[in-house]
Amino acid sequence: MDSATSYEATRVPLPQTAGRGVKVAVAGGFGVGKTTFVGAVSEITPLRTEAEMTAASIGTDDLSATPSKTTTTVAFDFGRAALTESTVLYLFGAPGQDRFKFLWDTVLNGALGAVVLVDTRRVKDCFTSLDRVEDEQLPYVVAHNVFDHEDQEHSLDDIRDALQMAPGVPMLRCDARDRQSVRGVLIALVQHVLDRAALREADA
Ligand SMILES: Nc1nc2c(ncn2[C@@H]2O[C@H](COP(=O)(O)OP(=O)(O)O)[C@@H](O)[C@H]2O)c(=O)[nH]1
Ligand SMILES: [Mg+2]
Repeated sequence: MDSATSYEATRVPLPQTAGRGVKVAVAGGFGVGKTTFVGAVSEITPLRTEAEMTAASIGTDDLSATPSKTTTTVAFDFGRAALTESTVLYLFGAPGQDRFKFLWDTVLNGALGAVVLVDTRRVKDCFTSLDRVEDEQLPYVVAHNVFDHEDQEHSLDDIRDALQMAPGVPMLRCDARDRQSVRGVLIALVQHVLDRAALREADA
């Protein structure tokens, strides 16, 4: 019997079906819009691990900027967005609460780069995410989620200063609810990753 037809199925190598998959982490403080960001751009129903917030969050989680927030991510968000015909981004949204920090390894391991979201009403909430991403030496972009507030007080340069961002790290504004806006951030990240790789090659 012809060996190619003797089994019920023949394996189709992954690249022929899924193209290239690239992992991207979405980080930032509690309530900054990470779950919203992943959901806005994902082409599959995002996997979410939201749990109702309980009394344990009182005094720990600052809800003043997002009073309607009633749930929080207890593991991570997962979504998928095609970048080109052959390249797919797998988005891993981090949990925001400090007590779920141990899940960060899962979110960051093997990621090509990260998006760090910042809310200018509580800039310091993203410091830990930035520290962690820089510690991993991951290329990243910072996206200011505007939350309907035209922030007249702070220019992107002010935010850059507050975050002590290295020159060359892209910083842009976004609306985490808007697919095109989120895609813009992801494209900026991929471009940044490619630019860094090109620089490294030029230095070598
Ligand atoms: N008005 C407005 N609300 C937003 C925006 N992004 C997120 N939210 C809301 O802010 C709350 C926190 O967002 P979420 O995505 O859960 O934040 P996470 O904790 O970082 O995952 C939710 O109630 C969202 O609906 C935004 O750009 N504008
Ligand atoms: Mg979340």
